[in-house]
Amino acid sequence: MTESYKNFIGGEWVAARSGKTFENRNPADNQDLVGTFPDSDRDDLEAAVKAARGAYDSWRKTPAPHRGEILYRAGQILKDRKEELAKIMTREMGKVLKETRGDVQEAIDTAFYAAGEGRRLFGDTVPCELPNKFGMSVRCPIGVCVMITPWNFPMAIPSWKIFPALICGNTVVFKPATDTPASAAKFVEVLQQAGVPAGVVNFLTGGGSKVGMPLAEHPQVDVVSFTGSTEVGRRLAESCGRNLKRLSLEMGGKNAQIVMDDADLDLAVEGALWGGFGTTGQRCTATSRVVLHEKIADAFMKQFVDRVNKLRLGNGLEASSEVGPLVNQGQVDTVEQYVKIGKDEGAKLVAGGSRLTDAAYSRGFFYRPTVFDHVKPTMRIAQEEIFGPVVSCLRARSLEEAIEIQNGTIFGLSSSIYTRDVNKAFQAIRDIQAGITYVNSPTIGAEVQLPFGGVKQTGNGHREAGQTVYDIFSEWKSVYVDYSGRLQKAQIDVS
Ligand code: UN1
Repeated sequence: MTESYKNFIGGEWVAARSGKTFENRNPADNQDLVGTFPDSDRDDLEAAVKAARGAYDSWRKTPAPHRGEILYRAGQILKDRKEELAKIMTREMGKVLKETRGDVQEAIDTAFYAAGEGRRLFGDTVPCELPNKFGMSVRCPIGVCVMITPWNFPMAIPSWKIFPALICGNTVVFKPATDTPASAAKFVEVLQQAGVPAGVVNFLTGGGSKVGMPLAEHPQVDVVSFTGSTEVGRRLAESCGRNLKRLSLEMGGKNAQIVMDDADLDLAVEGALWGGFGTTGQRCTATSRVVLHEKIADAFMKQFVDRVNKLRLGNGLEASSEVGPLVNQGQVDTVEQYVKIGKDEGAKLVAGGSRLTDAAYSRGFFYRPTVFDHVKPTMRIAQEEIFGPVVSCLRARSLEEAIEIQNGTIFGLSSSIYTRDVNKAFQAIRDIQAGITYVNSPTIGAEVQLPFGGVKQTGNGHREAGQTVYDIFSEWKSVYVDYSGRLQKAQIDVS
């Protein structure tokens, strides 16, 4: 039987007011209907914002350590239900089970980190220049936060936003991608089980233009946090800019792995395989370029292509599958277009380059892991985010040239260098323009206790995860307490 999912508004699971629904199917098997979901519109989002607004005052006054206990419970429940949650995630978005387990794990890690923050949320205490006066800074919640999240990390990314927002005392309206509403609904169910009070987290499913954008524009919404495409991010930035609304953006990447001539080649090949084809290349941190020192380029390519051709594609629920399908037809179309563009631009296709259509794959969006060699830095396949299993390989004569190639796009999320020379590693750490640099590991795999985000057009200056995420979801207040009993004038009463 098909599960019919609901929105979660004001502590109740409810259908869209209009009664409309949409379907979500397994990208590995179009006969498998994961569920039906509310196709929400204006009435539903108004109700969600109203519920979040209504719950705000009491939630902001709930002591942060108590909020932390609820998040701790959420982390425990996620842990207990990890396998079940990973399976539903694989079924609805395709990545293989070991990766969806990792996705749930990232949410668990974030829950425990944020729960601990309930007893920290450190501010400063500082000496004051006048006698009998005390100075400190405290974090304050901001209000209602709208979270608009993508399908490639259906629990990890919502957790990066929702847990920090909650621990700071904000309330939430959560709108997940239409490709992954089931994982999102399960995540919200966990929050409910953990004891998040009614109205503190509200959840609704539906399209970006009917729900996402109007939510971001809603006058009762104070913060918008978005992970997704540059195109949508730009529109949100325009709208939030006009309304002077706080917005955190996490958008595209064109991450490169540099391989120097002194690198451990086996390790570098492993790294590029995992970074390039993990999550079927559908990560904003994916290794979509490999920049090879010319001295080792041919040797690397030989090993790399050999390994790429051996990758086992299949339904992510089967233990033998290493690479799952793309998430939907739109992604297949994009990948097909870019493969054509690459060929037309004169890059050399050395692996993949087509869809898998034989019987075992015909019901899913399977595309062969694809590699282009002799890609030039100016080619579109070296510049534009593809978000699929396509790796563009370029060649460089020196570290400086490799870094120049690495930096030569509008994006700056993740980066990596393989070298055994500590001097080269540190030069790369200094000169690469990216929010994340890995040494001797691939461009994917960020841990939740360090800032996550990118420079240039990848973001707008904010960082999720680590300690920096708390700056997105709180405002600083500076507090001066004068216990002298008289009027003291800063900067004036100086002797
Ligand atoms: C993303 O690609 O959108 O660092 C997020 C990583 C993961 C998160 C990726 N922990 O690859």
